Amino acid sequence: MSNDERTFVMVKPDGVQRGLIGEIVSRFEHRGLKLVGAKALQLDEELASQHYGEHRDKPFFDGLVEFITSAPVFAMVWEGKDATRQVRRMVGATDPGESAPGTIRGDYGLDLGRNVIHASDHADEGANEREIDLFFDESELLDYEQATDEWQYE
Ligand code: D4T
Repeated sequence: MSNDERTFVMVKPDGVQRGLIGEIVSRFEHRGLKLVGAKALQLDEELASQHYGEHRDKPFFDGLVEFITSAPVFAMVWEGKDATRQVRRMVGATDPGESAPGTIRGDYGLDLGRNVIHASDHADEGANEREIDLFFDESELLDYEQATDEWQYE
């Protein structure tokens, strides 16, 4: 397993408005993941519809797009061993009411429609790379060594 798997993470409008960006970034940093890209942006309807394309026919789709475009989000790319799966474990179940305490949604959310954060689904092969491509240009992503790398990995 490589130590440089990349995954896409986005603090949703509710997380940004509630001042949770720093808290969420800290959790991934403390876990030992490496931040290789980050930006604040406000999604337009086209990008939101592309991002949530798999849900186009669901009854909650319009509300989801309206919510995700309603205020700024904070998009990031994190890198590390088994990053996609490990980040999803830290994020917790889709419905914060069912997310285990200790997970981000389980600690900061209560409502399915306000679940604070998005992260690429490890069960959806290639979702991480598709989502990184959708939100970031190659030139916005970094490739660098961290002094702590040898203390993070055997
Ligand atoms: P995202 O994609 O936002 O990280 O969430 P998940 O990957 O954990 O879950 P998902 O794709 O199934 O759902 C996308 C998004 O839609 C909202 N949602 C979901 C909703 O408002 N009502 C619903 O019934 C469901 C299933 C929450 C997350």
